[in-house]
Amino acid sequence: MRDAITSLIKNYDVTGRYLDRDAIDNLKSYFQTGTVRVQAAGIINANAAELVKQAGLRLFADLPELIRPGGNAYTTRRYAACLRDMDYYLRYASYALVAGNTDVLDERVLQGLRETYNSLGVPIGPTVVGIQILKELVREKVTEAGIQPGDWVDQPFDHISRELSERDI
Ligand SMILES: CCC1=C(C)/C(=C/C2=NC(=C\c3[nH]c(/C=C4\NC(=O)[C@H](C)[C@H]4CC)c(C)c3CCC(=O)O)/C(CCC(=O)O)=C2C)NC1=O
Repeated sequence: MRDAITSLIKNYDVTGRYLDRDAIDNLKSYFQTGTVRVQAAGIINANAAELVKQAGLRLFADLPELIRPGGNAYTTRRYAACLRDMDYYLRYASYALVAGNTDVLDERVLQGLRETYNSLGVPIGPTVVGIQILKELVREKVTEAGIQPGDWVDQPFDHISRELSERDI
């Protein structure tokens, strides 16, 4: 599992290079957004249960067929599994925010996930909708806390969404 710094150093070490201008710019942006990324993780932690609940309500309001007979989140067991998955996405997104890197998502969340979803008939498109709703809710919370949300908030959620859906096409 790597963060922004270890992954950058690894890339330069592999080719025996000193840290050039690109590397320095990269590091600068990592440190410049450092405080807000940590604050965002704190906001997620303080509101996790509420965020997951609200995201679920919004998802099932937008796509009610998911919780009707024949839908993948139909029955209390599968409904709960769906919310639990959303909770995983939110928690790991908060780790990735602090790390400033999506490596933790590739390693702990995405590996084999698409195959598991496909074998259980968990629909990828609606899952991505749920992840995007989580992202919007986090942006709202961050804004409420007086922090200007930037790309850095979106990155982990968009990474999971992209990785899940791209390979499905
Ligand atoms: C930390 C990394 C990690 C992830 C991401 C993870 C996901 C994950 N979700 C699963 C199931 C599931 N996932 C969902 C999710 C959904 N169904 C829908 O219709 C919605 C679109 C969506 C919620 C947004 C459902 C309903 C199941 C249960 C499917 C079944 O057993 O039939 C399963 C199968 C095993 C189980 O039920 O626990 C895994 C492994 N597990 C992990 O350890």
